[in-house]
Amino acid sequence: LTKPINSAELIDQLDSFAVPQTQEPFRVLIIDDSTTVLEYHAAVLELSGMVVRAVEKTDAVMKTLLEFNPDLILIDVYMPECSGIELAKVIRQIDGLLSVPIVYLSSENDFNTQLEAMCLAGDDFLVKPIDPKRLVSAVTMRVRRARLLRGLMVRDGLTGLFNHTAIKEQLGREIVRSNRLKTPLSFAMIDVDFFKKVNDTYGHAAGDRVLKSLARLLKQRLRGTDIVGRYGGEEFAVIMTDTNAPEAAKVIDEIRKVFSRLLHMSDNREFKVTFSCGIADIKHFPDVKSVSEAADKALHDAKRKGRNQVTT
Ligand code: GH3
Ligand code: MG
Ligand code: MG
Ligand code: MG
Repeated sequence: LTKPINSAELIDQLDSFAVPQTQEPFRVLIIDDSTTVLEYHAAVLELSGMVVRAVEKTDAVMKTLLEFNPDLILIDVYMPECSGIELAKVIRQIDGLLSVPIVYLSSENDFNTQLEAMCLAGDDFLVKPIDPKRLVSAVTMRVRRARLLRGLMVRDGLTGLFNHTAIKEQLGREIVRSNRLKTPLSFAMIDVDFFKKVNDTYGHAAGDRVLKSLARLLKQRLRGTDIVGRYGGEEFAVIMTDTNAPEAAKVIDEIRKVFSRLLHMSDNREFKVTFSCGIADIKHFPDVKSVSEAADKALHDAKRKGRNQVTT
């Protein structure tokens, strides 16, 4: 692969092979020590509509992984600083990357070496040089499946919101991003007031409907860039990007007012429910642990001060 990339030729080759992009573009991280190889594979995938991040130096991998959030990792086996297999083993250990497929793309032809590499870590072994269509289809199949499984893994069954694990992961990622871009970020924890009493008085099914209505309201009223999750039973969490604590409090307080006026129904009985909310700003609490602790503390303050309120 020494000749320069001829994108016209590549487009011709890929032309009859358009990948239907019905969803977010696939994000592929390529790790290879050869610039030419990297650029060629990146061009193939980019021309197929994917978003590609190429990494040549293995020491840059960890930082890129957390920030780029790939759907799939393509990894070379033979690299000077660290073998691709060793790197794949390390990547496999990282929280939140368990469901990200790792695919080797190597000149290694020996079947036993390939099998061994896959046993240690990795989901597939592609051999270079590779036909562009073969590369695109291998990546596409893997990513589709991984996204499907991941969609089931990260969602809460009752509300369809992100679950606890997913919210924690995303919080970590958003903190890294906001540090890099120097943008504000707030974390809000919401807890339904006297929810045990709602269940006891109106039944568990009515309680579930209250939770669903709150989930729906949060999704409708917050921006598309805000990340909403169900943190626990009757607790919700919101990651508010580009938003400092006073701004976040204002937004959630509006939602609090709307929610407190909703009429819920159970067996022809009408009732109202409120929530309390605690908010913390990463300006003062710059990591996942401290920002969630601070939000939790603010939430307890809101409860202590009488509930149905937002506290920072
Ligand atoms: P506080 O105002 O202090 O938050 O009081 P609370 O009653 O809301 O708090 P507590 O933590 O004592 O009770 C939470 C209740 O939420 C207890 C539990 O049975 C109920 N719960 C948790 N998950 C679900 C669920 O998925 N559906 C329903 N219907 N209830 C749930
Ligand atoms: Mg190499
Ligand atoms: Mg609670
Ligand atoms: Mg509660």
